[in-house]
Amino acid sequence: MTQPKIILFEDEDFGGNSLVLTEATSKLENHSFNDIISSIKVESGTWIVYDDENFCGKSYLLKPGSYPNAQSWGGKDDELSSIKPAD
Ligand SMILES: [Ca+2]
Ligand SMILES: [Ca+2]
Repeated sequence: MTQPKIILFEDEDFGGNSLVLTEATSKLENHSFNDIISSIKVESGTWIVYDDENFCGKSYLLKPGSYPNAQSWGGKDDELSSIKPAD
């Protein structure tokens, strides 16, 4: 089984600082990535991203692919606070 992998970006269109994650992260703040994410690449696995910490608030299911801005996953800019693999 392929390890889930997601890349988070500070700016739209995959710009600015980036963070690679392969496991559930209940507080993106611990990586200095709270409320700044503007684009995402899902390399493998299906992920659920959340507007609030500890997997709370509005959530969005992301399949492998590129999400150049928050509208592309149906969320708000600079809002995500936790994420985890869907499995
Ligand atoms: Ca941002
Ligand atoms: Ca948030």
